[in-house]
Amino acid sequence: MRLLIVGAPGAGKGTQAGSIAEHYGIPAISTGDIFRANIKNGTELGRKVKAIMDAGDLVPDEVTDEIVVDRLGQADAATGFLLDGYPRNLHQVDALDAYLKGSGLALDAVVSLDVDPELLTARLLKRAQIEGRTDDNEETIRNRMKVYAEQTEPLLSHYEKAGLLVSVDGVGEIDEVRERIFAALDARG
Ligand code: B4P
Repeated sequence: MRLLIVGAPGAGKGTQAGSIAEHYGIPAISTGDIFRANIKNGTELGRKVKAIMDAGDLVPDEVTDEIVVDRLGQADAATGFLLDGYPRNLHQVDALDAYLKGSGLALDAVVSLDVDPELLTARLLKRAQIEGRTDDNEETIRNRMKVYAEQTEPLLSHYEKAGLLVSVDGVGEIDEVRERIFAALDARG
């Protein structure tokens, strides 16, 4: 199974990615997690991306694309993967398409988690109190939402045209949303 999960900041991508990946026996690959781990470990990549993430902007495509291609080439991703938070703009879509085509592979589905924008901000502000992520403050959240609307939302119509989009209502209990995702993917066969 080769899957993407797409959604606005706070829609529940990272929250659901682990269960989906476990269900299908594939690795969940989150570009956000990879960047945060690098910041935490003080690597050169971490130093490069920290200010960008703190502002809620996108890390440059050439950096992100290379990391993803490298990760997808690892043994555990050979039979499938779930990409969480990538691609995030149409350039990244092209980079992923080129990689898959070159490897003779194709995506099975793109899960879109749909949540009302006001709920999203409330979720992220709640997470700020629990986890203290430096990009979960009101100003950065506003920019992340803007970046999502301008750069990431156009991906939905791209994948809809490709017949890959599976839209799921992301409002409700976490378990409920997870079951909706499984039902929607199972319905595709
Ligand atoms: P991400 O790590 O992808 O951050 P995110 O969009 O906030 O999603 P996340 O997975 O953390 O949160 P979720 O919706 O699960 O990206 C962070 C930054 O990294 C970006 O701003 C960018 O700078 C950089 N980056 C990442 N990928 C990139 C790329 N491809 N290109 C360039 N730059 C990139 O959940 C949020 C909260 O909601 C959680 O607290 C959760 O508990 C809660 N929640 C989830 N589901 C819920 C539900 N059903 N009910 C109530 N609360 C719920």
